[in-house]
Amino acid sequence: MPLLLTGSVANPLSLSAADLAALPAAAQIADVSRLDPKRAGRAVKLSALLELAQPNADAQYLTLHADRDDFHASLPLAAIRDRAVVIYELNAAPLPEKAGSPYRFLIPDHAACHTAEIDDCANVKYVARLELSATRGHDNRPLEDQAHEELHRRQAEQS
Ligand SMILES: Nc1nc2c(c(=O)[nH]1)N[C@H]1C(S)=C(S)[C@@H](COP(=O)(O)O)O[C@H]1N2
Ligand SMILES: [Mo]
Repeated sequence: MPLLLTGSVANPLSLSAADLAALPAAAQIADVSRLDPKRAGRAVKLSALLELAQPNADAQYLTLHADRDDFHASLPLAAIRDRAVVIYELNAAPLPEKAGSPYRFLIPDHAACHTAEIDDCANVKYVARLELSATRGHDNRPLEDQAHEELHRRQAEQS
């Protein structure tokens, strides 16, 4: 399944895992566990994708869309553009579902879960599309503690 980068960009992208693997070494993170010991696999830097897509000057937010479970997070681009990565491969194979296939977003050095805008909850699994926009996009991360706890319970059941 291709990774799409759409919205306020000059060159919308549609890149397969093989296309991502073929990006230059400077775009790659060969071992994500070095960025976050809880995560594994190969990733590409968000900055490299943005360089290819050429965001418009008005692009201020990046929205991560996981249609599989209807989970969406919209993040200020400036806070993540130089550190976020997209994990696309684990053990030389496509990401397994448990690892968040087709693609998993990761912001290294994120805040603890549910403590800030850029927290563990923003590390969206099952991402198939990244969308740039001038204003905040769709975001349905739970705001209430109780709804967030329920989400964690559901995730624990799935894994
Ligand atoms: N698609 C999707 N991504 C998601 C979630 C979700 O429910 N769906 N939960 C988020 C939350 S609340 C957290 S804390 C982290 C947990 O990641 P983990 O299960 O790998 O520890 O994933 C985030 N990414
Ligand atoms: Mo979370």
